[in-house]
Amino acid sequence: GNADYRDGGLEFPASFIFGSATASYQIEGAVNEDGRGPSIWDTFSHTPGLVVNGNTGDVADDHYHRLEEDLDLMKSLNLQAYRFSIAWPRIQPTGRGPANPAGLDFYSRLIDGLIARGIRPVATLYHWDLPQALEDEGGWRVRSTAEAFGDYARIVGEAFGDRIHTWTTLNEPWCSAYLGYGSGAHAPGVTDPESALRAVHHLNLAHGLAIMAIREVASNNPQFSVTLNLHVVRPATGSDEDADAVRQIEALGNRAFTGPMLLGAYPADLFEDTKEITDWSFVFSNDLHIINQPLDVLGVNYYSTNLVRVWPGDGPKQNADGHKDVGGSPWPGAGRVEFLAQPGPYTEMGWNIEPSGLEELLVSLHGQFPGQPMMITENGAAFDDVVEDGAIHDVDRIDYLRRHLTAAHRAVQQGVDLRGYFVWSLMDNFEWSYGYSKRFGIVRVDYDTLVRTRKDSALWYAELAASNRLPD
Ligand code: GBH
Repeated sequence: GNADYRDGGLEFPASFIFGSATASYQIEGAVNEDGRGPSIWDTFSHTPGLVVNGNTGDVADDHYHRLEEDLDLMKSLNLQAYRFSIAWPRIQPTGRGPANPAGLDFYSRLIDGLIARGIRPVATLYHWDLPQALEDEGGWRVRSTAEAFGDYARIVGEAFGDRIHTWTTLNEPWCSAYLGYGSGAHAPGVTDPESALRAVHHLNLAHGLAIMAIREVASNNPQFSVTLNLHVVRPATGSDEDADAVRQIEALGNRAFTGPMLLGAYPADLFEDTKEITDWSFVFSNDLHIINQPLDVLGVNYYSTNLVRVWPGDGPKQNADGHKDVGGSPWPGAGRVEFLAQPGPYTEMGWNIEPSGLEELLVSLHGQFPGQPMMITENGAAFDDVVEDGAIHDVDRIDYLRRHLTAAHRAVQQGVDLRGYFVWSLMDNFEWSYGYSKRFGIVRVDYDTLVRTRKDSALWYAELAASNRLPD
């Protein structure tokens, strides 16, 4: 972490794509309009006490009604691609049955609007808004949800398969499984270790079924992808015990997804570490063939690093990142692994800023999966932005982006086949259990007026996207 990571003037390959990312529930609002059904995030956010300030996605950025304005905003930032997610409950209000034409129409207008402006559509099929009706049948704990996801993928593949540049099946299945069913910090708020592990598998299965379905119906030879939040895990000491703590977190956090998806097998040590929780009998013999689909590009989300050791004391530990082991852990079976506080600086989320982790992650993935093309599908930071005379001089965000892009550039120089970078996020939005209290946008949203204002980081990014070169 001693390297400077502040280089200006660095040039990216001509084909490198600079884009930005959002997600449906975080920006759209209009939750009861045009036949949209409720999702688990509607239920969760409307349950008192689960989201900061009782915030919900009911209005969010009102993107649903401001589509044209937001498309023009993207164009003004010279974006070469836009990563958005499709809300499953807009397409199938109960997660099953025929497509809702109004739901398809909204995304069709979005996709056409992007193409008309020369912006490539990168569509995520699932960014956490599971139809509530499917959760009521067991959600990701049950196999039938993965099968329903395959049917949903076929519907959107048929509708948009001629126009999508890259399909991304899932956004961060780690979060869906372990925060949704393990720690309960995310919807549906379940705290049960076996449910979390069942969710891991059914999400993996959903990924494979979705790619198979779209491949059959899409007509323009699209790229297939998945977005994973892979963990950079560092040991507190050089001890064998701490090395084993790293191994456990890498198994649960990374290899539980990259194993089946890219290598066609779950890691043996994952089964061993979790054998007190489950026998994994919900994994059927043919499932790994379904999950192990070639990926045209692997999507990587990166924000920060993790520092772990084996808990030396007795009784329940309190981890520096706030997660507790009692009453719901996001790390089933890793009860003796402790997450330690890390040196700053930090973002407003309390996450340490460590660009070297991004370089390390990309180079490590390149070593594990030689020749695998990758893209950074999310990277960015929440800061306390100040509005001064109508402008937002978010120098801390520019610094964060510059340093991480420098890290990415170093990875490219080491042979990593990195195809693009998507800043999280296009605009301030509903930050899940933090509600509107954290701002990740390069564009500010005033939540009283819903007026969008480009921050200095947006202007900086627009220059980068136009020139393929990091501004000095
Ligand atoms: C991404 O997830 C999401 O894709 C996006 O929707 C979101 O807005 C954005 O990042 C910013 O948060 O072990 O419980 O203490 C964030 C990935 C994974 C980062 C979990 C924090 C520690 C959680 N997060 N991690 S915990």
